[in-house]
Amino acid sequence: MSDRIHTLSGYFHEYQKSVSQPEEFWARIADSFHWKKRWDKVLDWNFEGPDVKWFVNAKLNITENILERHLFTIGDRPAIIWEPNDPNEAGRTLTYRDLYHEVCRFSNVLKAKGIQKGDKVIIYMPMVPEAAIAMLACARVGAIHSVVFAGFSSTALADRINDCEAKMVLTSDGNFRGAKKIPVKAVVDEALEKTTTVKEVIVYQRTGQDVQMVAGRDSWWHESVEGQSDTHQAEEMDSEDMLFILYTSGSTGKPKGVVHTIGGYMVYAKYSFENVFQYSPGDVYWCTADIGWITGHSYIVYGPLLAGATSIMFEGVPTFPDAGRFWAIVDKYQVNQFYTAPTAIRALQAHGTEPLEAYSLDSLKVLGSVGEPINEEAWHWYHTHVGKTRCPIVDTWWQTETGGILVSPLAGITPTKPAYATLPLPGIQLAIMDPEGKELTGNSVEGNLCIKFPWPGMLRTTYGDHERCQQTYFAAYKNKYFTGDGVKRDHDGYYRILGRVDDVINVSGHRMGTAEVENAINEHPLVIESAVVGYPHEVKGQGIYAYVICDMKNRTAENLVSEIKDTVTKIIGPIAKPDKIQIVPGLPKTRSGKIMRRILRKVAEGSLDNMGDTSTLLDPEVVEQIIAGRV
Ligand code: 6R9
Repeated sequence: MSDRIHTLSGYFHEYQKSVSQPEEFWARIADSFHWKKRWDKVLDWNFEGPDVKWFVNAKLNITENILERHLFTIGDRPAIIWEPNDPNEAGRTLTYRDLYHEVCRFSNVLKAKGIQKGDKVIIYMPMVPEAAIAMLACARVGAIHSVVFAGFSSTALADRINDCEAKMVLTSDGNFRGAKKIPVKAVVDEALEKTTTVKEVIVYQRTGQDVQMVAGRDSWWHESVEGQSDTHQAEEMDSEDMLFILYTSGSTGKPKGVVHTIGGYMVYAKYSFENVFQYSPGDVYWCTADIGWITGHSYIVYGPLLAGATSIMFEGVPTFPDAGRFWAIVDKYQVNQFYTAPTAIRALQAHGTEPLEAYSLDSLKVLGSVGEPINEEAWHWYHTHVGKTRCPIVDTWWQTETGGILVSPLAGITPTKPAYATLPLPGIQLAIMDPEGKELTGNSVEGNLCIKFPWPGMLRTTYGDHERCQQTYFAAYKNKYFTGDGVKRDHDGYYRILGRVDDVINVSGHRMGTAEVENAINEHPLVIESAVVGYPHEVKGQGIYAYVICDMKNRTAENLVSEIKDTVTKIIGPIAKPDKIQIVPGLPKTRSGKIMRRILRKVAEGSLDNMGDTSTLLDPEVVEQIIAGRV
């Protein structure tokens, strides 16, 4: 059964109901799922704790809603279509029946290896179906998965393993990405030297490269599934048991583990997927994200599979073997809904329209965008050249913390405007706040974006540190969840996201804390102090600009810059490598010792004429020196 909205008046009607009677509204949506025991109460909440519970005391297993539920109705329908990095290698299709058996088999492996309800399992894998199978098998046995993007360094991986005290790591020998073959198992080996909790490592063989297998700890995926039964009785879970932990960057140093729980996340992922993309049975849907990010969790794995959709999983990159790869895949599988990031669109836009010419793209019905604000130029290019002006664009705003899309057009229903995420989904009560903490009502207003009522997909805590969750999201405005984004509501009541108002930067749609990058830079032995800011970047949206004070010893600036870049790659991963590093004699600080980032941002973006008020600076001369040495 689908709870799809079909018309604009239907949307307004549902929205109204979701606000006036939220519990009745979500109970109706939740009724279409399979629960082992129904809830006693739909919602229990306060934002002071925060303490939010959805579908209180209900019992379920989310994988029964993906697997058993579809087995006898659409068992032969492709659930996952896998397209490998190399277009000459054969792809794979797993029907819902295949997926059921694979997940059961791997659930039995997890049990055999001693994994129990509540154990944490790290998934550090390339984009292969086994990554999704691993997530679902964890959910099936009641283990909590934490997927770590396979581009993160061994240090970043070790931090995450330690933070959640993971018992097991699932990985691969290597990873194909474009023309490159990346060692993955070797990174895990290095990470495990800095951890003590991991007892078992299971390695999926993908590239066939040489790896070291540690006796008593490491086993091969293909050997461990051999002989395992392809049926498995799913564990009974509470609606508020943890489903997964996903680490994401905030404005302070250490990434935090965002916790999502089972019942609410399940209901919200499916509901938002069906409505935003207007998925119809039989459609082929493709989201190009990596499962290491929330977009991959909610809109490659959980949302589409809960809805019984066919979800494409692509191992490679948009420009390999050439800039037509995305479009080749769209034609090959007759993709109906295509969901990607503005940074990918801008990167392809730079290759012109020629790579599109060989492809018809006739199957496309809906185009989606996620991860960062989409600029108007990219929006128009996407709309004209990919969607042939025929396909609505859904600009979907949401976050790791929100679990699912909160502000977006419903495809083909909500009239769109370039660069606008348009209107909130049913159940989402937005508030725009001014700096004094007053809600701005009416239209044509701009401020900080908050949410004033719980929704089922929201985070419940940050792992191991509830206080941090309270401080980060619920302290800035009383009784409101603060998103960290600035927003404008225009004269039509449409929402346009303006970007982060905190010290989080968004590089190619990847969230990064400036403090996190600074900490990595400071690991270089000759670095004395650093300050990192974002600046507008044509393809990436934002680039990373680092100002660094160094003890030069006998190094050249050039040497140091490249060493610092290597340090960051080693500590976090290539995605955090600064685009520009400027060695500076000092940083603009106030008398109380605070770095005036406003000035550093202005220099980085090249607006040098008006530095604003610099009277509180300890040493105004530093600003002149920084301007003179701009890179
Ligand atoms: C899903 C995801 C969240 C941050 C968010 C915002 C930015 C995401 C956006 C967007 C403008 C959109 N963001 N979607 N900004 N328009 N359609 O990306 O989660 O990685 O946690 O990032 O990304 O700044 O606060 P996450």
